[in-house]
Amino acid sequence: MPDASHSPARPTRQLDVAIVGGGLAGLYAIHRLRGLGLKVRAYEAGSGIGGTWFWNRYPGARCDVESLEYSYSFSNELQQEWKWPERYGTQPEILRYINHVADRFDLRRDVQLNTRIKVATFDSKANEWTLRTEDGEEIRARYCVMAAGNLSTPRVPDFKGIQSFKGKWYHSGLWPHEGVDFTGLRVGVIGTGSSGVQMIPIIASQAKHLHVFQRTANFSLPARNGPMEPERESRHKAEYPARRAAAAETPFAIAGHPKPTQSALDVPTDERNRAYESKWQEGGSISYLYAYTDLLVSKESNDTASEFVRNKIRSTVKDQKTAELLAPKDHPIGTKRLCLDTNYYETYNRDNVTLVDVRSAPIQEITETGVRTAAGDYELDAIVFATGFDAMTGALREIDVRTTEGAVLADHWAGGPLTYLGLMVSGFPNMFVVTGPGSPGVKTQMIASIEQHVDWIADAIDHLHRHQLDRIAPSADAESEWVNHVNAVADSTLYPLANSWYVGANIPGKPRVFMPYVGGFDRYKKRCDEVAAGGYPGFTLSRHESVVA
Ligand code: N01
Repeated sequence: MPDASHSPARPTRQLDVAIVGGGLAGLYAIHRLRGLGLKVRAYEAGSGIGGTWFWNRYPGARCDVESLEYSYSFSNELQQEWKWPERYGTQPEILRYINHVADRFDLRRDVQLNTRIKVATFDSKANEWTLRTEDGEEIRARYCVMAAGNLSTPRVPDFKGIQSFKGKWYHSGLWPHEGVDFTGLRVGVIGTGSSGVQMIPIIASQAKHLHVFQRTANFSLPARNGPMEPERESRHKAEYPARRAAAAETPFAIAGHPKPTQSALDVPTDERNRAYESKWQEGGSISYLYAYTDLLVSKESNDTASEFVRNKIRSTVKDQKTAELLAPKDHPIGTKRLCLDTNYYETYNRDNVTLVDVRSAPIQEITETGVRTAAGDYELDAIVFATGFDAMTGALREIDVRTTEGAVLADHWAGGPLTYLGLMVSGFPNMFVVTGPGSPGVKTQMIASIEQHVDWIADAIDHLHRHQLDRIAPSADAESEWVNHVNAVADSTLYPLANSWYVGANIPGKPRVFMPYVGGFDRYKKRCDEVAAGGYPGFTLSRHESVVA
Protein backbone atom coordinates (compact mmCIF):
# COMPACT_ATOMS: atom_id res chain seq x y z
CA MET A 1 0.00 0.00 0.00
CA PRO A 2 1.51 3.39 -0.93
CA ASP A 3 2.52 5.61 1.92
CA ALA A 4 -0.13 8.29 2.31
CA SER A 5 2.38 10.67 3.88
CA HIS A 6 4.22 11.08 0.59
CA SER A 7 3.43 13.87 -1.84
CA PRO A 8 0.17 13.40 -3.71
CA ALA A 9 0.35 11.51 -6.98
CA ARG A 10 -2.43 13.62 -8.47
CA PRO A 11 -3.13 17.35 -8.40
CA THR A 12 -4.99 18.55 -5.34
CA ARG A 13 -8.71 18.83 -5.89
CA GLN A 14 -10.39 21.96 -4.53
CA LEU A 15 -13.98 21.66 -3.34
CA ASP A 16 -16.48 23.55 -1.31
CA VAL A 17 -17.57 20.40 0.52
CA ALA A 18 -15.81 17.06 0.75
CA ILE A 19 -18.12 14.22 1.77
CA VAL A 20 -16.81 11.02 3.28
CA GLY A 21 -19.06 8.13 2.31
CA GLY A 22 -21.26 7.23 -0.62
CA GLY A 23 -24.16 5.63 1.18
CA LEU A 24 -27.64 7.00 1.75
CA ALA A 25 -26.22 9.97 3.69
CA GLY A 26 -23.39 10.86 1.33
CA LEU A 27 -25.65 10.68 -1.70
CA TYR A 28 -28.30 12.93 -0.22
CA ALA A 29 -25.57 15.35 0.88
CA ILE A 30 -24.36 15.59 -2.74
CA HIS A 31 -27.87 16.33 -3.93
CA ARG A 32 -28.72 18.85 -1.24
CA LEU A 33 -25.42 20.74 -1.21
CA ARG A 34 -25.23 20.83 -4.97
CA GLY A 35 -28.59 22.56 -4.82
CA LEU A 36 -26.83 25.44 -3.03
CA GLY A 37 -24.48 25.78 -5.98
CA LEU A 38 -21.58 24.23 -4.07
CA LYS A 39 -18.83 22.13 -5.57
CA VAL A 40 -19.06 18.81 -3.77
CA ARG A 41 -17.65 15.32 -4.09
CA ALA A 42 -18.13 12.16 -2.06
CA TYR A 43 -15.37 9.65 -1.39
CA GLU A 44 -16.48 6.06 -0.99
CA ALA A 45 -14.24 3.16 0.06
CA GLY A 46 -16.42 0.55 -1.66
CA SER A 47 -16.42 -0.29 -5.33
CA GLY A 48 -20.07 0.71 -5.49
CA ILE A 49 -22.40 3.20 -3.83
CA GLY A 50 -24.87 2.23 -1.11
CA GLY A 51 -22.82 1.96 2.10
CA THR A 52 -24.50 -0.48 4.49
CA TRP A 53 -26.58 -1.88 1.66
CA PHE A 54 -23.54 -2.37 -0.52
CA TRP A 55 -21.60 -4.35 2.08
CA ASN A 56 -24.21 -6.34 4.02
CA ARG A 57 -25.15 -9.01 1.46
CA TYR A 58 -25.53 -11.94 3.83
CA PRO A 59 -28.43 -14.36 3.23
CA GLY A 60 -31.69 -12.83 4.39
CA ALA A 61 -30.36 -9.27 4.72
CA ARG A 62 -33.38 -7.05 4.78
CA CYS A 63 -34.42 -3.78 6.38
CA ASP A 64 -36.52 -4.05 9.52
CA VAL A 65 -38.31 -0.77 8.82
CA GLU A 66 -41.10 -1.06 6.27
CA SER A 67 -40.07 -0.15 2.75
CA LEU A 68 -42.70 2.56 2.28
CA GLU A 69 -41.16 4.30 5.29
CA TYR A 70 -37.50 3.41 4.72
CA SER A 71 -36.94 5.60 1.68
CA TYR A 72 -36.04 9.17 0.83
CA SER A 73 -38.75 11.77 1.21
CA PHE A 74 -36.99 14.69 -0.48
CA SER A 75 -38.64 14.09 -3.85
CA ASN A 76 -42.34 13.37 -4.02
CA GLU A 77 -41.93 12.17 -7.62
CA LEU A 78 -39.36 9.64 -6.47
CA GLN A 79 -41.50 8.29 -3.65
CA GLN A 80 -44.51 8.10 -5.94
CA GLU A 81 -42.81 6.30 -8.78
CA TRP A 82 -40.69 3.74 -6.94
CA LYS A 83 -42.43 0.41 -6.41
CA TRP A 84 -41.42 -1.67 -3.41
CA PRO A 85 -42.30 -5.31 -4.08
CA GLU A 86 -42.47 -6.37 -0.41
CA ARG A 87 -43.44 -5.00 2.98
CA TYR A 88 -39.75 -4.94 4.00
CA GLY A 89 -37.04 -4.26 1.42
CA THR A 90 -34.38 -6.89 0.77
CA GLN A 91 -30.76 -5.82 0.53
CA PRO A 92 -30.67 -6.24 -3.29
CA GLU A 93 -33.89 -4.25 -3.64
CA ILE A 94 -32.67 -1.40 -1.44
CA LEU A 95 -29.36 -1.31 -3.30
CA ARG A 96 -31.28 -1.18 -6.58
CA TYR A 97 -33.29 1.75 -5.19
CA ILE A 98 -30.14 3.60 -4.12
CA ASN A 99 -28.63 3.13 -7.57
CA HIS A 100 -31.84 4.37 -9.13
CA VAL A 101 -31.73 7.50 -6.98
CA ALA A 102 -28.10 8.10 -7.94
CA ASP A 103 -28.99 7.89 -11.64
CA ARG A 104 -32.22 9.82 -11.40
CA PHE A 105 -30.54 12.76 -9.66
CA ASP A 106 -27.26 12.45 -11.56
CA LEU A 107 -25.27 11.92 -8.37
CA ARG A 108 -22.69 9.46 -9.65
CA ARG A 109 -20.48 12.04 -11.33
CA ASP A 110 -19.65 13.40 -7.87
CA VAL A 111 -18.87 10.08 -6.22
CA GLN A 112 -15.35 8.71 -6.28
CA LEU A 113 -15.40 4.97 -5.59
CA ASN A 114 -12.60 2.74 -4.29
CA THR A 115 -11.30 5.68 -2.30
CA ARG A 116 -10.72 5.44 1.43
CA ILE A 117 -10.03 8.65 3.30
CA LYS A 118 -7.24 8.10 5.81
CA VAL A 119 -6.41 11.59 7.07
CA ALA A 120 -8.46 14.76 7.50
CA THR A 121 -6.72 17.89 8.76
CA PHE A 122 -8.24 21.29 9.36
CA ASP A 123 -5.84 24.10 8.60
CA SER A 124 -6.89 26.95 10.79
CA LYS A 125 -5.02 29.62 8.80
CA ALA A 126 -6.28 28.54 5.41
CA ASN A 127 -9.67 27.80 6.96
CA GLU A 128 -10.02 24.57 5.05
CA TRP A 129 -9.91 20.84 5.41
CA THR A 130 -7.33 18.71 3.64
CA LEU A 131 -8.33 15.11 3.16
CA ARG A 132 -5.84 12.48 2.12
CA THR A 133 -6.83 9.21 0.54
CA GLU A 134 -5.20 5.84 1.06
CA ASP A 135 -3.37 6.16 -2.24
CA GLY A 136 -2.13 9.66 -1.54
CA GLU A 137 -4.63 11.87 -3.35
CA GLU A 138 -5.22 15.20 -1.65
CA ILE A 139 -8.51 17.06 -1.51
CA ARG A 140 -9.07 20.50 -0.08
CA ALA A 141 -12.46 21.76 0.96
CA ARG A 142 -13.92 24.50 3.10
CA TYR A 143 -16.32 22.06 4.72
CA CYS A 144 -16.18 18.38 5.41
CA VAL A 145 -19.21 16.14 5.90
CA MET A 146 -18.53 12.84 7.60
CA ALA A 147 -21.20 10.50 6.24
CA ALA A 148 -19.22 7.33 6.83
CA GLY A 149 -21.96 5.38 8.59
CA ASN A 150 -22.47 4.18 12.12
CA LEU A 151 -22.51 0.42 11.59
CA SER A 152 -19.87 0.35 8.91
CA THR A 153 -16.77 -0.95 10.66
CA PRO A 154 -17.21 -4.73 10.84
CA ARG A 155 -15.72 -6.42 13.82
CA VAL A 156 -14.39 -9.95 13.93
CA PRO A 157 -13.54 -10.82 17.52
CA ASP A 158 -9.90 -11.36 18.23
CA PHE A 159 -10.19 -15.14 18.56
CA LYS A 160 -6.96 -17.04 18.88
CA GLY A 161 -6.23 -19.27 15.88
CA ILE A 162 -8.60 -17.64 13.43
CA GLN A 163 -6.01 -17.66 10.65
CA SER A 164 -5.42 -21.38 11.10
CA PHE A 165 -8.99 -22.33 10.18
CA LYS A 166 -8.87 -24.51 7.05
CA GLY A 167 -12.45 -23.83 6.00
CA LYS A 168 -13.87 -20.51 4.82
CA TRP A 169 -15.00 -17.74 7.14
CA TYR A 170 -17.13 -14.67 6.52
CA HIS A 171 -18.36 -11.54 8.30
CA SER A 172 -21.96 -10.39 7.74
CA GLY A 173 -20.79 -6.89 6.86
CA LEU A 174 -18.15 -7.96 4.34
CA TRP A 175 -20.10 -10.54 2.43
CA PRO A 176 -18.71 -11.84 -0.90
CA HIS A 177 -20.53 -10.31 -3.85
CA GLU A 178 -20.85 -13.63 -5.60
CA GLY A 179 -22.77 -15.04 -2.61
CA VAL A 180 -22.02 -18.17 -0.61
CA ASP A 181 -23.63 -21.56 -1.08
CA PHE A 182 -23.71 -23.46 2.19
CA THR A 183 -25.36 -26.55 0.72
CA GLY A 184 -24.12 -29.70 2.36
CA LEU A 185 -21.70 -27.87 4.67
CA ARG A 186 -21.25 -27.91 8.42
CA VAL A 187 -21.66 -24.24 9.29
CA GLY A 188 -21.17 -22.25 12.48
CA VAL A 189 -22.78 -18.85 12.98
CA ILE A 190 -21.32 -16.79 15.81
CA GLY A 191 -23.62 -14.00 16.97
CA THR A 192 -27.37 -13.63 17.38
CA GLY A 193 -28.00 -9.92 16.78
CA SER A 194 -30.13 -8.59 13.90
CA SER A 195 -27.73 -9.99 11.29
CA GLY A 196 -27.51 -13.46 12.84
CA VAL A 197 -31.25 -13.67 13.40
CA GLN A 198 -31.91 -12.88 9.73
CA MET A 199 -29.37 -15.26 8.25
CA ILE A 200 -29.79 -18.27 10.56
CA PRO A 201 -33.09 -19.59 9.10
CA ILE A 202 -31.74 -19.36 5.56
CA ILE A 203 -28.36 -20.91 6.28
CA ALA A 204 -30.16 -23.67 8.21
CA SER A 205 -32.19 -24.50 5.12
CA GLN A 206 -28.99 -24.99 3.10
CA ALA A 207 -26.44 -26.42 5.50
CA LYS A 208 -25.89 -30.04 6.37
CA HIS A 209 -25.74 -28.91 9.98
CA LEU A 210 -25.80 -25.47 11.57
CA HIS A 211 -24.33 -24.69 14.97
CA VAL A 212 -25.41 -21.33 16.34
CA PHE A 213 -22.97 -19.97 18.93
CA GLN A 214 -24.99 -17.70 21.20
CA ARG A 215 -23.45 -15.54 23.90
CA THR A 216 -26.50 -13.40 24.62
CA ALA A 217 -30.06 -14.26 23.70
CA ASN A 218 -31.86 -11.46 21.87
CA PHE A 219 -35.51 -10.64 21.65
CA SER A 220 -36.93 -11.04 18.18
CA LEU A 221 -40.42 -10.43 16.84
CA PRO A 222 -41.96 -11.79 13.66
CA ALA A 223 -41.56 -9.40 10.74
CA ARG A 224 -44.64 -10.78 8.92
CA ASN A 225 -43.10 -9.90 5.63
CA GLY A 226 -45.08 -10.43 2.46
CA PRO A 227 -45.75 -9.00 -0.97
CA MET A 228 -46.73 -5.34 -1.01
CA GLU A 229 -50.50 -5.11 -0.97
CA PRO A 230 -51.55 -2.82 -3.87
CA GLU A 231 -54.22 -1.12 -1.77
CA ARG A 232 -51.81 -0.45 1.05
CA GLU A 233 -49.29 0.96 -1.39
CA SER A 234 -51.73 3.28 -3.15
CA ARG A 235 -53.21 4.51 0.13
CA HIS A 236 -49.74 5.19 1.53
CA LYS A 237 -48.64 6.97 -1.63
CA ALA A 238 -51.75 9.13 -1.69
CA GLU A 239 -50.93 10.22 1.85
CA TYR A 240 -47.15 10.38 1.48
CA PRO A 241 -46.47 14.07 2.23
CA ALA A 242 -48.83 14.05 5.22
CA ARG A 243 -47.36 10.77 6.47
CA ARG A 244 -43.81 12.09 6.25
CA ALA A 245 -44.84 15.21 8.17
CA ALA A 246 -46.56 13.06 10.78
CA ALA A 247 -43.49 10.84 11.05
CA ALA A 248 -41.38 13.87 11.98
CA GLU A 249 -43.64 14.33 15.02
CA THR A 250 -42.84 10.86 16.40
CA PRO A 251 -39.87 9.54 18.38
CA PHE A 252 -38.90 6.95 15.77
CA ALA A 253 -39.66 9.12 12.70
CA ILE A 254 -42.19 6.53 11.60
CA ALA A 255 -45.86 7.35 11.16
CA GLY A 256 -48.88 5.11 11.43
CA HIS A 257 -48.55 3.89 15.00
CA PRO A 258 -51.03 5.52 17.34
CA LYS A 259 -49.36 7.28 20.24
CA PRO A 260 -49.75 5.18 23.38
CA THR A 261 -51.79 6.72 26.14
CA GLN A 262 -51.58 4.23 29.01
CA SER A 263 -49.00 2.59 31.19
CA ALA A 264 -48.77 -1.18 30.72
CA LEU A 265 -49.48 -1.44 34.43
CA ASP A 266 -52.81 0.38 34.16
CA VAL A 267 -54.29 -2.37 32.03
CA PRO A 268 -55.65 -5.73 33.26
CA THR A 269 -53.37 -8.68 32.39
CA ASP A 270 -55.77 -10.26 29.88
CA GLU A 271 -56.31 -7.03 28.01
CA ARG A 272 -52.59 -6.33 27.98
CA ASN A 273 -51.78 -9.77 26.61
CA ARG A 274 -54.44 -9.34 23.92
CA ALA A 275 -52.75 -6.08 22.92
CA TYR A 276 -49.32 -7.76 22.78
CA GLU A 277 -50.81 -10.64 20.79
CA SER A 278 -52.30 -8.27 18.26
CA LYS A 279 -48.94 -6.46 17.88
CA TRP A 280 -47.21 -9.84 17.59
CA GLN A 281 -49.58 -10.82 14.79
CA GLU A 282 -49.23 -7.44 13.08
CA GLY A 283 -45.42 -7.75 12.92
CA GLY A 284 -42.80 -5.05 13.34
CA SER A 285 -40.95 -3.74 16.34
CA ILE A 286 -42.12 -0.14 16.68
CA SER A 287 -45.72 -1.19 17.04
CA TYR A 288 -44.82 -3.57 19.88
CA LEU A 289 -42.60 -1.15 21.80
CA TYR A 290 -45.16 1.62 21.30
CA ALA A 291 -48.00 -0.43 22.78
CA TYR A 292 -47.77 1.42 26.10
CA THR A 293 -46.25 4.69 27.24
CA ASP A 294 -43.68 3.25 29.58
CA LEU A 295 -42.21 0.08 28.08
CA LEU A 296 -38.80 1.69 27.73
CA VAL A 297 -38.81 3.56 31.03
CA SER A 298 -40.40 1.28 33.61
CA LYS A 299 -38.84 -2.09 34.33
CA GLU A 300 -42.08 -3.40 35.77
CA SER A 301 -44.00 -2.47 32.64
CA ASN A 302 -41.27 -3.78 30.40
CA ASP A 303 -41.30 -7.11 32.26
CA THR A 304 -44.83 -7.72 30.99
CA ALA A 305 -43.78 -7.19 27.36
CA SER A 306 -40.56 -9.18 27.82
CA GLU A 307 -42.36 -12.10 29.44
CA PHE A 308 -44.95 -12.19 26.66
CA VAL A 309 -42.17 -12.71 24.09
CA ARG A 310 -40.34 -15.22 26.30
CA ASN A 311 -43.56 -17.23 26.45
CA LYS A 312 -43.85 -17.08 22.66
CA ILE A 313 -40.34 -18.50 22.42
CA ARG A 314 -41.21 -21.25 24.91
CA SER A 315 -44.31 -22.20 22.93
CA THR A 316 -42.50 -22.14 19.58
CA VAL A 317 -39.29 -24.01 20.38
CA LYS A 318 -40.02 -27.65 21.18
CA ASP A 319 -36.87 -28.45 23.15
CA GLN A 320 -37.41 -26.59 26.42
CA LYS A 321 -33.72 -26.40 27.27
CA THR A 322 -33.08 -24.66 23.94
CA ALA A 323 -36.14 -22.45 24.44
CA GLU A 324 -34.87 -21.28 27.84
CA LEU A 325 -31.48 -20.47 26.36
CA LEU A 326 -33.16 -18.48 23.60
CA ALA A 327 -35.41 -16.58 26.01
CA PRO A 328 -33.52 -13.39 26.97
CA LYS A 329 -33.38 -12.69 30.67
CA ASP A 330 -30.45 -10.33 31.01
CA HIS A 331 -31.95 -7.21 29.44
CA PRO A 332 -35.39 -5.60 29.08
CA ILE A 333 -36.99 -5.95 25.66
CA GLY A 334 -36.11 -3.06 23.35
CA THR A 335 -32.98 -1.97 25.24
CA LYS A 336 -30.86 -3.82 22.70
CA ARG A 337 -31.91 -3.36 19.11
CA LEU A 338 -35.09 -5.45 18.84
CA CYS A 339 -34.68 -7.99 16.04
CA LEU A 340 -37.28 -8.82 13.41
CA ASP A 341 -37.25 -12.27 11.91
CA THR A 342 -38.86 -14.76 9.62
CA ASN A 343 -38.98 -18.21 11.26
CA TYR A 344 -36.06 -17.57 13.60
CA TYR A 345 -37.29 -19.47 16.65
CA GLU A 346 -38.92 -22.16 14.47
CA THR A 347 -35.49 -22.87 12.99
CA TYR A 348 -34.39 -24.41 16.29
CA ASN A 349 -36.94 -27.18 15.77
CA ARG A 350 -34.97 -28.43 12.77
CA ASP A 351 -32.93 -31.58 13.24
CA ASN A 352 -29.91 -29.98 11.58
CA VAL A 353 -29.69 -26.98 13.95
CA THR A 354 -27.98 -26.91 17.34
CA LEU A 355 -27.79 -23.97 19.71
CA VAL A 356 -24.47 -23.73 21.54
CA ASP A 357 -24.38 -21.61 24.68
CA VAL A 358 -21.08 -19.75 24.64
CA ARG A 359 -22.00 -17.71 27.69
CA SER A 360 -21.55 -20.67 30.02
CA ALA A 361 -18.76 -22.21 27.94
CA PRO A 362 -17.04 -19.40 25.99
CA ILE A 363 -15.27 -19.77 22.68
CA GLN A 364 -11.62 -20.37 23.48
CA GLU A 365 -10.18 -20.49 20.00
CA ILE A 366 -10.73 -21.20 16.36
CA THR A 367 -8.91 -24.37 15.40
CA GLU A 368 -7.95 -25.74 11.98
CA THR A 369 -11.20 -27.65 11.92
CA GLY A 370 -13.71 -25.47 13.72
CA VAL A 371 -14.57 -23.81 17.00
CA ARG A 372 -13.30 -24.83 20.41
CA THR A 373 -15.37 -23.81 23.39
CA ALA A 374 -14.77 -24.50 27.05
CA ALA A 375 -17.23 -27.39 26.66
CA GLY A 376 -15.71 -29.04 23.59
CA ASP A 377 -14.87 -28.87 19.88
CA TYR A 378 -17.23 -28.27 16.94
CA GLU A 379 -16.11 -29.44 13.50
CA LEU A 380 -17.07 -26.94 10.82
CA ASP A 381 -16.56 -26.31 7.10
CA ALA A 382 -17.52 -22.64 7.30
CA ILE A 383 -17.79 -20.02 10.03
CA VAL A 384 -19.95 -16.91 9.79
CA PHE A 385 -19.20 -14.03 12.09
CA ALA A 386 -22.39 -12.11 12.73
CA THR A 387 -20.49 -10.34 15.47
CA GLY A 388 -21.41 -6.77 14.71
CA PHE A 389 -19.56 -3.51 14.25
CA ASP A 390 -17.48 -0.91 16.01
CA ALA A 391 -20.66 1.10 16.10
CA MET A 392 -21.10 4.87 15.85
CA THR A 393 -17.45 5.87 16.29
CA GLY A 394 -15.63 3.13 14.34
CA ALA A 395 -15.72 4.81 10.93
CA LEU A 396 -14.40 8.11 12.27
CA ARG A 397 -11.83 6.34 14.40
CA GLU A 398 -10.35 4.90 11.23
CA ILE A 399 -9.63 8.39 9.92
CA ASP A 400 -6.86 10.44 11.46
CA VAL A 401 -8.87 13.60 12.11
CA ARG A 402 -6.88 16.54 13.47
CA THR A 403 -6.31 20.27 13.18
CA THR A 404 -3.21 22.41 12.76
CA GLU A 405 -4.02 23.83 16.20
CA GLY A 406 -3.15 20.45 17.66
CA ALA A 407 -6.59 18.98 18.27
CA VAL A 408 -6.81 15.25 17.57
CA LEU A 409 -10.26 13.67 17.36
CA ALA A 410 -9.06 10.35 18.79
CA ASP A 411 -7.77 12.19 21.88
CA HIS A 412 -10.85 14.40 22.16
CA TRP A 413 -12.99 11.25 22.14
CA ALA A 414 -10.67 9.10 24.26
CA GLY A 415 -13.22 9.01 27.08
CA GLY A 416 -16.17 8.59 24.71
CA PRO A 417 -17.51 10.63 21.80
CA LEU A 418 -18.37 14.30 22.35
CA THR A 419 -20.56 16.24 19.94
CA TYR A 420 -22.99 19.12 19.95
CA LEU A 421 -26.36 17.91 18.64
CA GLY A 422 -24.50 14.94 17.20
CA LEU A 423 -23.66 17.22 14.31
CA MET A 424 -20.38 18.94 15.15
CA VAL A 425 -17.39 18.55 17.46
CA SER A 426 -15.78 21.38 19.41
CA GLY A 427 -12.28 22.19 18.19
CA PHE A 428 -13.03 20.84 14.70
CA PRO A 429 -14.59 23.71 12.75
CA ASN A 430 -16.53 23.14 9.56
CA MET A 431 -16.68 19.37 10.08
CA PHE A 432 -20.19 17.97 10.18
CA VAL A 433 -21.14 14.45 11.20
CA VAL A 434 -24.22 12.63 9.91
CA THR A 435 -26.05 10.27 12.30
CA GLY A 436 -23.04 9.86 14.56
CA PRO A 437 -22.84 9.77 18.36
CA GLY A 438 -25.25 12.17 20.05
CA SER A 439 -27.68 11.90 17.15
CA PRO A 440 -30.94 9.94 17.36
CA GLY A 441 -30.18 8.34 13.94
CA VAL A 442 -29.82 4.69 14.93
CA LYS A 443 -32.96 4.88 17.06
CA THR A 444 -35.08 6.16 14.18
CA GLN A 445 -36.01 5.47 10.60
CA MET A 446 -32.48 6.19 9.52
CA ILE A 447 -33.21 7.92 6.23
CA ALA A 448 -35.43 10.46 8.00
CA SER A 449 -32.54 11.31 10.31
CA ILE A 450 -30.13 11.47 7.40
CA GLU A 451 -32.35 13.92 5.55
CA GLN A 452 -32.93 16.03 8.67
CA HIS A 453 -29.19 16.18 9.49
CA VAL A 454 -28.14 16.98 5.93
CA ASP A 455 -30.85 19.63 5.61
CA TRP A 456 -29.66 21.22 8.83
CA ILE A 457 -26.04 21.16 7.62
CA ALA A 458 -27.01 22.64 4.25
CA ASP A 459 -29.04 25.36 5.95
CA ALA A 460 -26.10 26.16 8.25
CA ILE A 461 -23.69 26.50 5.33
CA ASP A 462 -26.23 28.59 3.46
CA HIS A 463 -26.66 30.81 6.53
CA LEU A 464 -22.91 31.34 6.72
CA HIS A 465 -22.73 32.29 3.07
CA ARG A 466 -25.68 34.65 3.26
CA HIS A 467 -23.97 36.44 6.15
CA GLN A 468 -20.52 36.47 4.51
CA LEU A 469 -19.24 34.05 7.12
CA ASP A 470 -17.19 30.94 6.51
CA ARG A 471 -16.58 29.14 9.76
CA ILE A 472 -18.80 27.38 12.26
CA ALA A 473 -17.76 25.49 15.35
CA PRO A 474 -19.59 24.51 18.52
CA SER A 475 -18.37 25.74 21.87
CA ALA A 476 -16.98 23.26 24.37
CA ASP A 477 -19.75 24.30 26.78
CA ALA A 478 -22.52 23.59 24.28
CA GLU A 479 -20.92 20.27 23.50
CA SER A 480 -20.68 19.17 27.12
CA GLU A 481 -24.23 20.40 27.80
CA TRP A 482 -25.46 18.24 24.91
CA VAL A 483 -23.47 15.19 25.99
CA ASN A 484 -24.86 15.57 29.52
CA HIS A 485 -28.35 15.86 28.09
CA VAL A 486 -27.87 12.74 25.93
CA ASN A 487 -26.74 10.84 29.02
CA ALA A 488 -29.46 12.23 31.26
CA VAL A 489 -32.13 11.20 28.76
CA ALA A 490 -30.60 7.72 28.44
CA ASP A 491 -30.40 7.41 32.23
CA SER A 492 -34.10 8.15 32.52
CA THR A 493 -34.80 5.06 30.38
CA LEU A 494 -34.05 1.36 30.62
CA TYR A 495 -31.51 1.45 27.78
CA PRO A 496 -28.40 1.56 29.99
CA LEU A 497 -29.44 -1.78 31.53
CA ALA A 498 -28.29 -3.62 28.41
CA ASN A 499 -24.77 -4.46 27.30
CA SER A 500 -25.34 -3.23 23.78
CA TRP A 501 -23.38 -1.58 21.02
CA TYR A 502 -25.25 1.60 22.03
CA VAL A 503 -22.77 1.75 24.93
CA GLY A 504 -19.85 0.20 23.05
CA ALA A 505 -20.14 -2.97 25.13
CA ASN A 506 -19.26 -5.23 22.20
CA ILE A 507 -15.80 -3.72 21.71
CA PRO A 508 -13.28 -4.64 24.39
CA GLY A 509 -11.72 -1.50 25.85
CA LYS A 510 -14.19 0.93 24.24
CA PRO A 511 -15.26 3.64 26.72
CA ARG A 512 -18.66 2.73 28.07
CA VAL A 513 -20.70 5.76 27.13
CA PHE A 514 -24.28 5.87 25.90
CA MET A 515 -23.91 7.11 22.31
CA PRO A 516 -27.31 7.57 20.62
CA TYR A 517 -29.76 10.28 21.60
CA VAL A 518 -32.88 8.45 22.76
CA GLY A 519 -35.01 11.52 23.41
CA GLY A 520 -36.81 10.94 20.13
CA PHE A 521 -36.57 12.29 16.61
CA ASP A 522 -39.42 14.75 17.25
CA ARG A 523 -37.69 16.35 20.24
CA TYR A 524 -34.34 16.36 18.53
CA LYS A 525 -35.60 17.96 15.34
CA LYS A 526 -37.38 20.66 17.33
CA ARG A 527 -34.14 21.46 19.16
CA CYS A 528 -32.14 21.59 15.91
CA ASP A 529 -34.78 23.82 14.30
CA GLU A 530 -34.73 26.16 17.30
CA VAL A 531 -30.95 26.40 17.18
CA ALA A 532 -31.02 27.28 13.48
CA ALA A 533 -33.88 29.75 13.87
CA GLY A 534 -32.19 31.37 16.86
CA GLY A 535 -28.99 32.21 14.97
CA TYR A 536 -27.08 29.08 16.06
CA PRO A 537 -26.61 29.54 19.82
CA GLY A 538 -23.89 27.22 21.10
CA PHE A 539 -21.95 27.69 17.88
CA THR A 540 -19.42 30.34 17.03
CA LEU A 541 -19.92 31.66 13.54
CA SER A 542 -17.13 33.73 12.13
CA ARG A 543 -15.58 35.17 9.07
CA HIS A 544 -12.08 34.10 8.42
CA GLU A 545 -9.59 36.79 7.60
CA SER A 546 -8.41 35.16 4.36
CA VAL A 547 -11.85 35.73 2.82
CA VAL A 548 -11.64 38.32 0.09
CA ALA A 549 -14.31 40.97 0.59
O1 N01 B 1 -24.49 -7.02 15.39
P1 N01 B 1 -24.83 -7.02 16.97
P2 N01 B 1 -25.47 -7.20 14.15
N1 N01 B 1 -18.27 -14.34 21.19
O2 N01 B 1 -23.71 -6.24 17.61
C1 N01 B 1 -22.15 -11.62 19.36
C2 N01 B 1 -28.26 -3.08 12.42
N2 N01 B 1 -28.81 -4.13 11.59
O3 N01 B 1 -24.64 -7.14 12.91
O4 N01 B 1 -24.67 -9.66 22.64
C3 N01 B 1 -19.55 -14.68 20.99
O5 N01 B 1 -26.20 -6.60 17.22
C4 N01 B 1 -22.92 -10.67 20.23
O6 N01 B 1 -23.09 -11.21 21.51
P3 N01 B 1 -23.29 -10.20 22.78
C5 N01 B 1 -29.06 -3.02 13.72
O7 N01 B 1 -29.09 -1.72 14.20
C6 N01 B 1 -30.05 -3.97 11.11
O8 N01 B 1 -26.35 -8.35 14.32
O9 N01 B 1 -22.24 -9.12 22.61
N3 N01 B 1 -20.47 -13.86 20.50
C7 N01 B 1 -24.19 -10.53 19.42
O10 N01 B 1 -25.03 -11.62 19.59
C8 N01 B 1 -28.25 -3.93 14.60
O11 N01 B 1 -28.46 -3.74 15.96
C9 N01 B 1 -30.62 -4.94 10.36
O12 N01 B 1 -23.06 -11.05 23.94
C10 N01 B 1 -20.06 -12.63 20.15
C11 N01 B 1 -23.66 -10.55 17.99
O13 N01 B 1 -22.39 -11.18 18.03
C12 N01 B 1 -26.84 -3.58 14.16
O14 N01 B 1 -26.93 -3.41 12.76
C13 N01 B 1 -29.94 -6.11 10.08
C14 N01 B 1 -18.73 -12.20 20.31
C15 N01 B 1 -23.48 -9.17 17.41
O15 N01 B 1 -24.72 -8.54 17.35
C16 N01 B 1 -25.81 -4.64 14.45
O16 N01 B 1 -26.37 -5.92 14.21
C17 N01 B 1 -28.66 -6.25 10.56
C18 N01 B 1 -17.83 -13.13 20.86
N4 N01 B 1 -16.54 -12.79 21.07
C19 N01 B 1 -28.10 -5.26 11.32
N5 N01 B 1 -18.64 -10.93 19.88
C20 N01 B 1 -31.98 -4.75 9.88
O17 N01 B 1 -32.41 -3.69 9.52
C21 N01 B 1 -19.87 -10.56 19.48
N6 N01 B 1 -20.72 -11.60 19.64
C22 N01 B 1 -32.82 -5.90 9.89
